[in-house]
Amino acid sequence: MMNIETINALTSRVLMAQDSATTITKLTDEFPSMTMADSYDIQDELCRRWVARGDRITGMKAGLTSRAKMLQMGVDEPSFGFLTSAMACPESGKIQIDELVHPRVEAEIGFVLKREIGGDHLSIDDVMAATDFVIPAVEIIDSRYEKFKFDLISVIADNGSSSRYVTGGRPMDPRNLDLCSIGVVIECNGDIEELGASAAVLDHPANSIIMLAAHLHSRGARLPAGQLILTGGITAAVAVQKGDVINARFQNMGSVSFRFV
Ligand code: 0L1
Ligand code: MG
Repeated sequence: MMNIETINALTSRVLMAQDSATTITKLTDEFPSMTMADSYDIQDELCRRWVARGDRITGMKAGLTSRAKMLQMGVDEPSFGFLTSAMACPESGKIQIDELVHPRVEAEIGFVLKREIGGDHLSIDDVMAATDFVIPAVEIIDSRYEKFKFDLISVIADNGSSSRYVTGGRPMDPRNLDLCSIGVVIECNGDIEELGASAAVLDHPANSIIMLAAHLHSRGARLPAGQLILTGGITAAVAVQKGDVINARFQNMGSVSFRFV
């Protein structure tokens, strides 16, 4: 287990890379015995620093929850991270690409809970009963590691590559949808780049929330009501460039679009 001085120093290193859109080498290159718990301690310290400078924690994300994403990134278990007010971008808006290193976009189902849930034995029914609404979302991920190459421990310390997110479409009551089989199409400049169905996320996106709640339980925390929870990319992530217009279409839920400038 890392001591508090090392956690603080590595938090500063990651935060600097995030803020300045620069890359750093994988933390595990220098600290090969670093653990997943150390990385989540770095995330907690990142949260303290964001809040201290005036950002709000707006939600959480589960990442690497589909086979396509696990294959793309060469890992075999999910990661979790935080979302903040500084990452939220408006639908139909512009995202400044020079604030990012090598961004990629992914289409995800977002959940907002009407009551807090927690524990390591939740069922899909428990999650659905506690859900206020689901909403189409696009997460913009941007690893601060060189060439987007990392291991799970390093990427968790970089808050699961979170950088921006956009919600759009129609907030829906999950009981009015078959959440296992929402078709999703990601278009870039009008061309289809990726397509898939929401079952790609652990068979049902509520399973991401069950895993996230179990992760939080192991750290003595619960999922709060009213925040956005991103359940993970349904397809592989799509690399983007300046000028690209993204439109993610979600079956029966509307679409999310925005532009990189
Ligand atoms: O949201 C995600 O699936 C990203 C998790 C971290 C791995 C990556 O940067 O692709
Ligand atoms: Mg994601």
